[in-house]
Amino acid sequence: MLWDAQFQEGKFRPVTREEIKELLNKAEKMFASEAKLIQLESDRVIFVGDTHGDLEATEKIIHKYLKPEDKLVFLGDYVDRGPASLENINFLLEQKLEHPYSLYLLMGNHEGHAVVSFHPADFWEGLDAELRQRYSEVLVKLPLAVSMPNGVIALHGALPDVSDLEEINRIEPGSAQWQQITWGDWQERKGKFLGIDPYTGRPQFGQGWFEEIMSRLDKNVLIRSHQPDAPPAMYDRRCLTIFTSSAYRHYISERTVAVVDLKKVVKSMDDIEIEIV
Ligand SMILES: [Mn+2]
Repeated sequence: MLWDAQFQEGKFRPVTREEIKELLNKAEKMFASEAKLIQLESDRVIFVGDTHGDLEATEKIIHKYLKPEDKLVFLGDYVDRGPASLENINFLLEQKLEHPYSLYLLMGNHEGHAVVSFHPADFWEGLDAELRQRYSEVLVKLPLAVSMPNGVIALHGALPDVSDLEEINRIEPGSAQWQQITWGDWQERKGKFLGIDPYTGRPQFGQGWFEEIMSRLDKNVLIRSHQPDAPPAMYDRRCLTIFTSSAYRHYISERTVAVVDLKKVVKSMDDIEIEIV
């Protein structure tokens, strides 16, 4: 495998503009054929938090966890903040094309910059108009959530106001449900919708929202990322927040992934292994 040689050397081949455009064309076709809700039934699924331009973290994780017998799921936010956004997203797209049924890339709010813009956005603001448009068109097609039959659902931010899992497949970019998934924060408070944070513009949700939607979807545990100041465990240890980028070093000192064994029912995060990468 070509990538192995690149990994050993610890560097990337430089990519030309034409190569990037070709990569984006292929990735766009692939994501157009994927459902917005990915249903996984593999024995072992590894979930990765925001990587935010932390190519070193992504390389380590791919090297350690991308195996034919497992599934590897990244929870979004591949670009901005860290030192190597372009390399990080291109590497992930290449790996996705090479391992379409082992690797899944969910959408974070940073992939939806063209839908709901934000600042700072060093990756997006550093692209010229043509590439910004192409990355936007491709990344807005990413899937939104992963569901597993042992009680786990995973997505970037907060749970969407849907009546059943299947409805996630019909969520449109920019809709209220899309914003709940990609932008939503959880607060350790009672209540359902707690308003929009005036400083960040992010919708805030409480334990009532969590319990109501999890009950509708018949799920026990949510695995998500997105909110670096959130406690790792909320709501009776049923809402697990993980981070996998050194771009969050002000909040956390370790990059973590969550390993779920599908052979056992997951009732709380005590049934999930947390590993440091
Ligand atoms: Mn995010």
